[in-house]
Amino acid sequence: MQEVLDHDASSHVCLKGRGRSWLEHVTHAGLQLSARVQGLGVRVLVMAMVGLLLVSDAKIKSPVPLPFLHMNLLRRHSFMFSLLCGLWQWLLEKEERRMVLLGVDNAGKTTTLEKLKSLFGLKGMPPERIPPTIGFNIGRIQIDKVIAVFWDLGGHSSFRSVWHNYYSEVQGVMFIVDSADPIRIEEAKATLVEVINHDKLKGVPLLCLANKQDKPEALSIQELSRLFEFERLFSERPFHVHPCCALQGQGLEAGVRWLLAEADKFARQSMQQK
Ligand SMILES: Nc1nc2c(ncn2[C@@H]2O[C@H](COP(=O)(O)OP(=O)(O)OP(=O)(O)O)[C@@H](O)[C@H]2O)c(=O)[nH]1
Ligand SMILES: [Mg+2]
Repeated sequence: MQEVLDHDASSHVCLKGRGRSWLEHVTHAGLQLSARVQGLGVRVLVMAMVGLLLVSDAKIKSPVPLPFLHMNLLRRHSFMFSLLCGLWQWLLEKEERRMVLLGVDNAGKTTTLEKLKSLFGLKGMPPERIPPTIGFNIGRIQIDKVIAVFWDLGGHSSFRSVWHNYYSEVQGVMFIVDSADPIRIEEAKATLVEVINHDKLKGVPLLCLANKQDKPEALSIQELSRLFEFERLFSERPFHVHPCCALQGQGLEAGVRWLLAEADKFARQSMQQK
């Protein structure tokens, strides 16, 4: 911002004398507020106030009548113009919530992500073309007015050691369990316990998806909850366990909407604490 202000020092909105202090104040206050304010209504209000102040300043200083003021502003006061453009962009900006998809390999994380894309109007990859994930995949999905960003991390044991690199960036965890694989349930539980005990995920909401419910041998939510001891593990954070079938999509939307709502609360709380 200082760069913009300096650059414009020769123009009408010069940074000397009376104009400098209030314009700088307005701009800084606007930008500081932009970092904190999230609601669209408040954004409109902030933008209207800044716009009013700018126009009233131009009115005082400009010799031209009001109808020509707008053109005059654009031509002569590039600083004001870029400020208004920035404010307009900020007004239209969509909020972003970031989530990680975790779980052991073959649990169905990438299938979940691709199905979520198609449930929310994007083109998802067909399940038969999905390979085991080496590294990670990213999905950006607009859900209502929010951009949900999903990081689908490869679940093979050799990739799990890098999961923690993503933790400080996320506002939600989606942990996928293959409910039809009793042999790997203990491994899945140990992986989940390690995830939630990580310092950087303190208080972060967690959705556990009990996947592959289409398989006859799949464990029910009750059986899974008993084996995982969910009640004991998750007393300190928003937690929800939800049955789903990622192949066909049942249960995904309800689960992800719960997580998104909790991620939103978490993000706002974190912002207030800063
Ligand atoms: N029957 C059934 N199969 C599923 C379901 N979800 C995923 N699968 C299958 O499970 C296998 C593994 O799915 P992926 O989505 O690749 O699993 P992943 O968790 O991403 O695995 P990694 O990338 O290795 O970590 C694939 O053959 C999927 O078709 C489901 O709901 N029902
Ligand atoms: Mg995968």
